[in-house]
Amino acid sequence: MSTLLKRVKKLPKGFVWGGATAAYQVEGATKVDGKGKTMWDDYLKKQGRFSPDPASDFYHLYPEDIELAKLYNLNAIRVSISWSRIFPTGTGEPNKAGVAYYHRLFADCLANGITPYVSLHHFDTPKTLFDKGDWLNRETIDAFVKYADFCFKEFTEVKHWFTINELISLAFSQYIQGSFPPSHHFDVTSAIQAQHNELLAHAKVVNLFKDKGYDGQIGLIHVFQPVYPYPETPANQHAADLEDAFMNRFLLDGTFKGEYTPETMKLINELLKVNNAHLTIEDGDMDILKKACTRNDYFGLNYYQPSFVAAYEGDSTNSFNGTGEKGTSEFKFKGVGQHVKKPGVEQTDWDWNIYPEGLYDVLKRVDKDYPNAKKIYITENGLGYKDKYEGIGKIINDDKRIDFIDKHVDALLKARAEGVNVQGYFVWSLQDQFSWANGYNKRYGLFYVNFETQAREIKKSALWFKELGETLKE
Ligand code: BGP
Repeated sequence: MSTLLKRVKKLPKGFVWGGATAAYQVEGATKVDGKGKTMWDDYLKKQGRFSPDPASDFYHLYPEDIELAKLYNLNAIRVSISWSRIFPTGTGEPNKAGVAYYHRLFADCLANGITPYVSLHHFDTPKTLFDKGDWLNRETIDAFVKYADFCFKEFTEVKHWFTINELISLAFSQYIQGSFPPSHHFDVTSAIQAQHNELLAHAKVVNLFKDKGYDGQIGLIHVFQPVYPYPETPANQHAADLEDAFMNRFLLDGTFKGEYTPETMKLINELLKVNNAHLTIEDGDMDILKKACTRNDYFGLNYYQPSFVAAYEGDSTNSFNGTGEKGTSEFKFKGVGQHVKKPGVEQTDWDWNIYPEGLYDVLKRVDKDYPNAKKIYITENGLGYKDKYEGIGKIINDDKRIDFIDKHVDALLKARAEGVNVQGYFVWSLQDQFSWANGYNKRYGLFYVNFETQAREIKKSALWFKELGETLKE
């Protein structure tokens, strides 16, 4: 039998083998059936680079994508509910057409043996709440709790929930890097406050889910971007520790320890001080986090890349590579560190480091430092690539992507063999989709989407995925 698998391996029995999506990136149909605007609609229009319509038109074509998932041996899918499809202005009366759409989608998944893992917030706050300050305004937290409660009551067919996707990416892209609306640069106070407030929203929802005894399991999703000093000097190690505290430890501590440990806060306070920033924690906040920290059923861990950093004392500055012109990104954070290239580590056209060892390292770290994470799903991992269309019905050769996924799955299996409780892997992404700050030429899918015609084509990575998925049937 011919094989695409580079190294012989088997998936563990019962392993979750899925593809990931997010509502705003796949659904399109942003103006139909009573859907309200998100924080993105007007922003993208004004920016004029690309439109979120029709994206992958998943709103209409989900049966086709679910069918492909089934045919290619996937057993799970990550989807998110678009808050503004259910509550067009964030609160108030539910929009029946939006509710009906998600019932149809979940029914189709289940009928095809594809388990839906559902996030409630994936970078798409309703515009009305965004305009009032997004997560920086506690009204958003209250509205989110009500929306979550509605979904738990309504969508009883869903048994696997995630509250919020990648809290740091949202805060970082909105307030540090400026690549998401409202495009602030190095607004450190807003970034740290948004992290805390999102964590609070997550904890409130987990507590509600457990207190009300809803049927199913719940957790959240963090991207874990490990930070390594380069070259290895004490000053660069300190820079790495500072960035790690801001990007990872603050949120992991808050989620799984229910406190920001003194060691983490020492680093965070140093970073805040040098940037004249502050964090406000209100009375009772930490009690809420504490109560929730043992109640997550699992941890959704997204892994793409590490950063390599060197110490940096100058003013903050950054340039975001949202075009795929290699070598155009820059990141220097005052009093924290600057991103450097580590010789020998390959980078993508968007300057992302390719480093599978990083996945092994973060899995081991969660296992050691955060036992309350209990069980881990890799909820996103994948390669952004300029895939070459070959014509209708022709398989697209994406050997690079196969190599990427293969090595990351190996890293995961190695950590698992050493006792880390990893129970699943979702490739980002199921099909090609719209990328927030990069548009349509940064493709991640197992299935190619011709955005002109919406036709799907098969990539070689889908065949690889199928072959490894076959081992689940043995
Ligand atoms: C994660 C997000 C996804 C997705 C992915 C790839 O941070 O959860 O929504 O976009 O990254 O990122 P990008 O599209 O910027 O390449």
